[in-house]
This record gives sequence, C-alpha cells and structure tokens, in this order.
Amino acid sequence: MSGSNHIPKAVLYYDARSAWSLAGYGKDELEPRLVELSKGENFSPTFLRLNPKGTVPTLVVPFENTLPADMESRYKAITETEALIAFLDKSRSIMSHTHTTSAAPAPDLPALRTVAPAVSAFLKGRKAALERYLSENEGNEIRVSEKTKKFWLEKKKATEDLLTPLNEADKGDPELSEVGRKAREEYFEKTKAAWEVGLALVLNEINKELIGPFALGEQISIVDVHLAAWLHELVILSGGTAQDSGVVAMSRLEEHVGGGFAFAKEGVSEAPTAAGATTSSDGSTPALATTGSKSKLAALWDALAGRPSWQNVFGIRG
Ligand SMILES: N[C@@H](CCC(=O)N[C@@H](CS)C(=O)NCC(=O)O)C(=O)O
Repeated sequence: MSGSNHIPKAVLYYDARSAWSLAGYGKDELEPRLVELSKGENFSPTFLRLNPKGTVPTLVVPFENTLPADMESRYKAITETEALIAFLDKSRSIMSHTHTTSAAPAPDLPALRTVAPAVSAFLKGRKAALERYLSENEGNEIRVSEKTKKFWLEKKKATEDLLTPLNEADKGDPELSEVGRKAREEYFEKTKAAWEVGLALVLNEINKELIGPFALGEQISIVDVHLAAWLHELVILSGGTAQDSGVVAMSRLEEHVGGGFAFAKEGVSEAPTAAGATTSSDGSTPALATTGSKSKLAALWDALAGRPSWQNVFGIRG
C-alpha cells in the first residue's frame, strides 16, 4: 500500500478559447495545462507525441499501479471530448477555469473586418510556430517522422488559406486580386453554410429532442455537459453573456443565425415569475421565468445556469 498519496492527477491540456476544453472539471481533480493554440503549441513535437492529431482538449491519464513497471508508456491520452468526459464522469467533482472568447461569426464584410485583427493574429502565431518546427526539422535541430512533417505542412496550408481573406479584410471587392476574391467568396460561403444552414438545422433538432429541463429529463447527464459548453460558446459568439436568461440567450442566437431563424417555443410553460435578465446563482433551482412558453433550449439554459458549476466555469468573464 505504498505511495497512495502520490497517484498523479490526470493532466488536461486545454486552450482557453476551446469550447470543448471547457466542459467543466476543476483543479481538485485534474491538473490543467495551457496549450496555446495561437502559438502553435499544439503542433510541438512533444505535444504531438501525446496526441498526434494536435487537438485540445487532451487528457493524459496516468496508469500508476496498473501497468508493469517495465512498460514504457505509463499513461494514456484521451483525445476525444466525448470519451474524455465519459472518463471524467467516473471520477466526478466540480471544477473551475476561465474562458475568453470574443468575435462574432462573419457572414458579412463588416463582421469579417471586426474579427480579422484578432483571428489573424491567432493564425499568424500558429503559422510562425509551424514554420519554425519545419525549419528546425530541415536543419536537423529536431527530428520528426515524415507523418509529422506532412501534418505540419497540411496545417500550414490550411492556416494560410484562412489568413488570405482575413489579411485582405480591409480591401473593397474591386481591390482584390483574383485569388483574394475567390478566398473571400469561399469564406462567406463557408460561414453562411455553417451558421444559416448547418447550425439552424442542428439547433432545431436539439430543441426538438430535448426532454426537459435537462436533455434526458429531470437528471443532469453528460449530454448536458456537452451541450452547456457548446451552447455557451454559441451565445458568446452571438454577443450574449453567461448571465443572460435562457430567453435572452436564445433570442441572441436566433438573431445571429439570421434568415428568420426561430426556435419552436412550445417547450416549457411556466407560472409567471419576475422575468429578470439573470438566473439564480446560489445553486437553487432557477426560476423558469416567463409568463408564456419558451423554447426547450431556453429552459435548458436556465436549468444549467442555475447550477454552481455554471458560475465556476463561465461566471468569471461575465
Ligand atoms: N474530436 C475532438 C476535436 C477537438 C478539437 O478539434 N479541438 C480544437 C480546439 S476546440 C483543436 O484542438 N484544434 C487544433 C487546432 O486548432 O489546430 C474532440 O472531440 O475533442
């Protein structure tokens, strides 16, 4: 029975901007370690050895006492959010960490101009890191496999493709080169498809399938943990905050998806309550505030926002 106090914690590699990294476990249970995507730290040879896909979140779980001492690999890396949360769910506790996100999605030129500086700085940081890794590899300062080199080259190309429309965001259409025009067109096509078609479909589907107030009914489940991180991210991107009421948060989403998108509101019908813009943060059951009915997603949001963990994870940024 030796060393029982030394069982190392799992290490969660995360980036503050990654929605999937924010699904909510805390320092009491795992050791958060920042991997700055904007600096391409996820592409470093060291990180790629942990997770060859170079994505966060990545949870590295020690196998102390479970593997023979001579085994080289004494940990396993979990790299899919779904598996990661299922794993953490077995050793539950509450958590905290901060979150910073900004920037609305950009189906039009003014919006593209708004997000361009921040996003292009982010991408430039990654591009610089990738170029550094590639040149260090060429110069034999580091040695990586052909597979890793190919991975870096693909990531560099994808980063450059995205940078093109961002770097030229200030130009009017006539000033763009042929390449620039194409890049801008593709950018708008993709963002429009993602927001107005893809996202609208998915949101409607989820709104329909929820049982309420939580995804599977009265009890919170891992499904809600995923939904919380994702919904919060969408609401922030739509100009909302973690403190918005469900009705306000979902109306921001409706506006932002655009094109007349609206949730079915037949979901929850509640007795009249003071319809404040915030929900209770004291851990009590949140007031389902509205006189009429609201969408099931709005009710889910209120149920999630009334939990202490919501404040722990999202409260800090207001
Ligand atoms: N399938 C993975 C996806 C994770 C993922 O793509 N994470 C993003 C951040 S939200 C990432 O690490 N991207 C790497 C990059 O930006 O290069 C999961 O479920 O966790």
